Amino acid sequence: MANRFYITTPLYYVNAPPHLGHAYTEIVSDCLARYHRLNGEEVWFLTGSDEHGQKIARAAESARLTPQAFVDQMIQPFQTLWRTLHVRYDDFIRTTESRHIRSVQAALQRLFDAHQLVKSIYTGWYCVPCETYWTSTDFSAEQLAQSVKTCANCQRPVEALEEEGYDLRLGGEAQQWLLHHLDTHPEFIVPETRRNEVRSLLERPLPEVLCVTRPVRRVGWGIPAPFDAHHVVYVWVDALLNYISAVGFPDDQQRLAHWWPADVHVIGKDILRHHAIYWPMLLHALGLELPHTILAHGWWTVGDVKMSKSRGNAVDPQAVVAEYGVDALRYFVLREVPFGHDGVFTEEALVKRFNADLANDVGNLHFRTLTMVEKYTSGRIPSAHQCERSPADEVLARLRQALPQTLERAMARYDFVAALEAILVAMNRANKFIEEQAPWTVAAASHTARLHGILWQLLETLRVTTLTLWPFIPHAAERMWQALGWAEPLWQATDQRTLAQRIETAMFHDGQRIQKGQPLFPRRELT
Ligand code: ME8
Repeated sequence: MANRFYITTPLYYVNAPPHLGHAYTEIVSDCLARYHRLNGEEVWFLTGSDEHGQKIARAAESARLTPQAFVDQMIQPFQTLWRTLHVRYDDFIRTTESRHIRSVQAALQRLFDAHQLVKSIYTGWYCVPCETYWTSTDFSAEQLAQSVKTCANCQRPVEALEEEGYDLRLGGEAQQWLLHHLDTHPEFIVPETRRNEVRSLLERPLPEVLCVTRPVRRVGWGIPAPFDAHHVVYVWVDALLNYISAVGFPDDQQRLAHWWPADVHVIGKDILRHHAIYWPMLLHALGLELPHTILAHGWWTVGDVKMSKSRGNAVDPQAVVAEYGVDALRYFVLREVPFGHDGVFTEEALVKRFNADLANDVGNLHFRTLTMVEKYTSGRIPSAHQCERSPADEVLARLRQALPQTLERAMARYDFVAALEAILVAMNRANKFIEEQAPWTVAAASHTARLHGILWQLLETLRVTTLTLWPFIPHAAERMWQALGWAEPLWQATDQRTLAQRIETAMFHDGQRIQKGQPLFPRRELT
């Protein structure tokens, strides 16, 4: 294999069903994973569920279930949604699985044995919904004076806390080391706004320590600390370690060496601090390398408010897919919002985008071209050497040629908007080409060689754009590929060609039979 690409998503808390925000993280990750697969790389795409901690225990209590029965039930809507969205992950890790528990305990024992952990009393605040500690430096003077303080992340009240725990040191040397890493690795945190945010956090003194355990008497639902029966592992430490537990830490050194360090951790900006500060500190203490990139996207909001399970303002992705189809949802979230920005979800915007791009450009080009192939060449792809060329073909040829490189550049910058724009420009231009070349007039004049030439240009443009659309809207792309007359799927794991090589070599054969089928994206009215 040319390259290997290890990509992860956060492990979502399974206290409530997933919404559009979670769907977005998965779609972005799946799109990147598919792009690298299409490029012939060996990809490992990891996702999963965060199942321990106080938040889950409380939700289970409200549901009158044991925590284990509760999480067993609650992962179902997540896994079902990932199937609906055509999210093709390689592994789904649950933090309650024994492979993960063993690995977390081994990591904690390693830190303990190396005298990296110190037992102390923590005094501060704790946000249960975010499972996050806050200290006095995290509040304004005004907040400190008030009896009820709110979480800087989710704005819900925090709980005052005084409890015994084992701590990992964060400040001083470790902080300087991380700052240096940030400054010498501009790709470590993307986009730049998030990098600057972490940089300014690191320029101020950090809390001295990170608690890595919590007392059993307070949090019963967690992984037991291997060195002290009165403690369980802090849920964030437990969850972060999944990125290495899933690829063989500590027993399978060969597998770990193959996949670690991860290429990309995709996260939302809400959990940047945990991934960009606590996770590197933990890895450093364990003597492991840091991930290549932490890729933090923005929030989907309703009005100005972050969409969240607890606020009751969540958009249900299953309902959107039931109404508009999986391609519409995937396309909309990837195309509508520049990566890293917040996005507002409205059905109006989705329908507008669907009609303008998927119906007008993609669907039209596909259906008009195949209709003409049915009509003029009995559903067979004309052979290239019977085609008359024209200088007018050049514009399409140039767009096709530029596409793999444009895509590569855009995907390297995580610029999904630019990647889709480039594909859609080629398709839109091909639709104009139909109007300009008026194949119906050429057919009426019995100018068969030029008629074939026009169809061939359109089919070639469809072939190349269909291939490049696959990471974004795989369901539609597979249908388009089949309609173009290929019996085998567009992507097969055994194919190690790069995208550019695929484009050059996966050519139509003479007389290939197309399967027109139904229009892909009939225009929609708002329901
Ligand atoms: O934080 N817009 O889990 P979580 C965009 N278990 N993305 C959103 C979103 C929104 N409105 N709401 C949620 C946790 N997300 C921890 C993670 S990882 C080792 C442990 C997405 O269920 C986004 O990816 O609260 C965000 O970072 C994640 O869900 C938080 O999921």
